[in-house]
Amino acid sequence: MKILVTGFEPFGGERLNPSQAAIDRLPARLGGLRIATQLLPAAYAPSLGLLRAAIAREDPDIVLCTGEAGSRIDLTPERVAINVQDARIRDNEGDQPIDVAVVPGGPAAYFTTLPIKAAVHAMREAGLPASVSNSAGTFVCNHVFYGLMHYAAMRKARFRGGFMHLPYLPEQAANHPKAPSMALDCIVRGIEIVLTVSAETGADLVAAEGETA
Ligand code: PCA
Repeated sequence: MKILVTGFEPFGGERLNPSQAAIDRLPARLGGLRIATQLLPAAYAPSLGLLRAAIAREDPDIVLCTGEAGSRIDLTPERVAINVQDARIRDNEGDQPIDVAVVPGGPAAYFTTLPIKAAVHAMREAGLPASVSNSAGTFVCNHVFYGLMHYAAMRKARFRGGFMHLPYLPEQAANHPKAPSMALDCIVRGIEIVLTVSAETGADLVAAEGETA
């Protein structure tokens, strides 16, 4: 099985992004899985074109996009992507869309097609704090997640897709007193677990139903 994992460049004044650091550390092989990675700009306009090019290049069975969510206290696979861009800050190209659709006329939302409950369970079993998130926000991460799932739906693509938000790295949290963080080793291990579980397991029921609806 072939897997594509994406991460983002630093944004919002940070020098690091845990998702970039994590994809740099992922092995090329994990058991029977082959892992390809793609770094995405933290900007609305160029991000989806690069994601689609990476999917065309790699022809993956599974796509897991990852990104930073600085206030998160644990590893959070996302349940749903929504058709909204509503930016609290400017992206890395200076854009700040407010209440704009990702895809005008597109469905309001897409569910992940990865088994997020099983993935959370497996991460916890491995001693990693994790929980399902019901909002990927309305910034570039949600934009990429929605674009990924819309692309899959429009193309009737064979890959399954999802998104996981990651806490700050400790080096980042040191500049934000009291902010939570997670060591890179734990973040990388969490991503590996999500990939392994996703390769072994179908989507959760609601996501599977949502996909065919
Ligand atoms: N996190 C941002 C965009 C890039 C990233 O890593 C987000 O949550 O939208």
